[in-house]
Amino acid sequence: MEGAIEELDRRFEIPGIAQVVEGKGGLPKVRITSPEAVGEMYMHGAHVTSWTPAGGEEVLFLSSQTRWEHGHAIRGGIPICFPWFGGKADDPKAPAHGLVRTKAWQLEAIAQVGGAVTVSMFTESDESTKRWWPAEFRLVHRATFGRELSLKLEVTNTGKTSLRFEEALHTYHRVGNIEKVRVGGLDGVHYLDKTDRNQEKTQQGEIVIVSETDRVYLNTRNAIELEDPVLRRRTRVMKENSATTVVWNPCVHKARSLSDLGDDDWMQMICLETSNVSDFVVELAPGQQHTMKGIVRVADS
Ligand code: TA6
Repeated sequence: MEGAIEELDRRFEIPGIAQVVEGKGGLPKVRITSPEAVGEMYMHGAHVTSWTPAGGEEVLFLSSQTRWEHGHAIRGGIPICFPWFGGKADDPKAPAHGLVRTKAWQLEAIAQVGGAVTVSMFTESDESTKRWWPAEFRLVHRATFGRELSLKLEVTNTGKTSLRFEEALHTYHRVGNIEKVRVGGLDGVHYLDKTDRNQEKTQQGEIVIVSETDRVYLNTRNAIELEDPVLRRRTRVMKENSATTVVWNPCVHKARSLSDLGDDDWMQMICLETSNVSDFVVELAPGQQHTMKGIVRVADS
């Protein structure tokens, strides 16, 4: 792998700003040290694992027990769920959250944009994906590391038949103490409660985590705000072309059932997921492209 990483670095490096280096488990990653931010993105799943805006603290949570191995999803950062979310409706043997978070993506470009850096990685349908899903597709993940973190997931239907898919940027936010945070912006929005037989309910006010929380907020294009009094920051998540927002915290018992999550890690994380899932699957005609965008911005509170 070493030679291949050096070759990638030779082709894509921006001296002093972005390098391709060997990451954990020997997996290649792009390391960004720009005037506006530092960050990391693994080619394994085109997975952003770190973003720290200049003058700030790390925004993303990364599990201390993550398995850095081919075939395993990284626990933390921003996994990409595609072309289904959760279990595959018609095939319980299929991998959870789809096919691309455990795939080796390819590096398309690294570009400096003012004080920020955009890293673009892509993956396409192949034998490994067609084993589970016959469609032809090309996926590009463009992550811009700057004062804000901007993520674009571009799906192109490269086949001859219509595509139907779910997608999510399954972002793990690092928090000071989960029991103290508040999530605003979803008041009055209907959601499916996955901890209660997918019952449909209505959000009343802000979200407070007091027990296992696993909800799909439906038909919402709202920006949301994560208020964290312990880390004294407010994180705003904005989005485009996304009709659902997933909110997840496993709490103590579910956390213990996840071998790649430290027993108390649940206290330092919350997932806020820009997505199109459940009844809001995306339909794409042959040759068409769809781009979902998520933007994360942090302010002191
Ligand atoms: O996004 C919430 C969720 O779908 C939960 O149901 C939970 O399973 C979580 O994702 C993590 O899934 P994973 O397959 O990464 O263990």
